[in-house]
Amino acid sequence: MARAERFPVSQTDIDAFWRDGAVMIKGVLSDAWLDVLAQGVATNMEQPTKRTVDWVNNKETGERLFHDQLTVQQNAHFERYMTGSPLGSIAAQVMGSPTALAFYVTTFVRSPGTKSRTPWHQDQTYWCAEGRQALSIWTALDSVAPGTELELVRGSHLWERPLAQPHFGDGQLGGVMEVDGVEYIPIPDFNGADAGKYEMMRWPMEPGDILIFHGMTVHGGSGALPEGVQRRSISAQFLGEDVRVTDRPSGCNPDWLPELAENGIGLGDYPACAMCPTITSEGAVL
Ligand SMILES: O=C(O)CCC(=O)C(=O)O
Repeated sequence: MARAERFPVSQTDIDAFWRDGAVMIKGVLSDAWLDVLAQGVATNMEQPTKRTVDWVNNKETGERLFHDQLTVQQNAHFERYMTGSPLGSIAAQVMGSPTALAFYVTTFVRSPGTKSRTPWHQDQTYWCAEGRQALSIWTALDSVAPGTELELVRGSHLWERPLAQPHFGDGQLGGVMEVDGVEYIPIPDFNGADAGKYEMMRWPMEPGDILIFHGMTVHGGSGALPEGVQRRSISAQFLGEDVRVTDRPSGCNPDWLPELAENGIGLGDYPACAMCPTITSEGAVL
């Protein structure tokens, strides 16, 4: 049986995740895993998928923000990362699920000096997966200096209503989508008038550190970079055993429903299939 590396997560970190909606753990990924990730990002940029978008591509300033979303099978380096690194076992331990499904991988590559921040959002309001055992593990191949961190709103994974959804389209980043039939919380002015009302979590990070956040944790703000500094960040999405496939009133992003259907998975199903390999909390790959 194939095995993933196992990394024991402390109960303190698990408690912080469920209390705050996010936790950062230092020094999880070895240099060898960082090499695998770097190759994954380079290959992804050479061979983007049909889902790739440039959120920003300004020919005058040279500012580019490349984005893609890939199933585990779409990039051999990411497949190794998702099924061989300690992430799967970490995700299962943190979620409190016997197993974690490696759902998909997201890349964000900001060219040096890019100023475009990620809009405030909750990932899971876009996902075709509902359930409480759902998280992302974010990491960066470049140092994350103070002032450029990904920011997360403490406790927002427990909010009773979802946050309004910004656009994440080709050349269209931010604003608010018009969606009928959902009672959204309007997006607060987190960096301005509403700053004092919310407690932010942010961590400077070095390559090898990981940031784990719940699928419903509000986050954004990252990536206004100083001149000459690039940012390659990779977000790994994992699901636990309480998750079921769903559709969304806003439409799903990424919309994996067609790929899941090809794997025999429909609405209401638990999405364990070849597209979403399973890793146990002990690191066995099923
Ligand atoms: O790296 C970023 O700027 C955005 C990360 C993000 O939004 C995510 O991983 O869901």
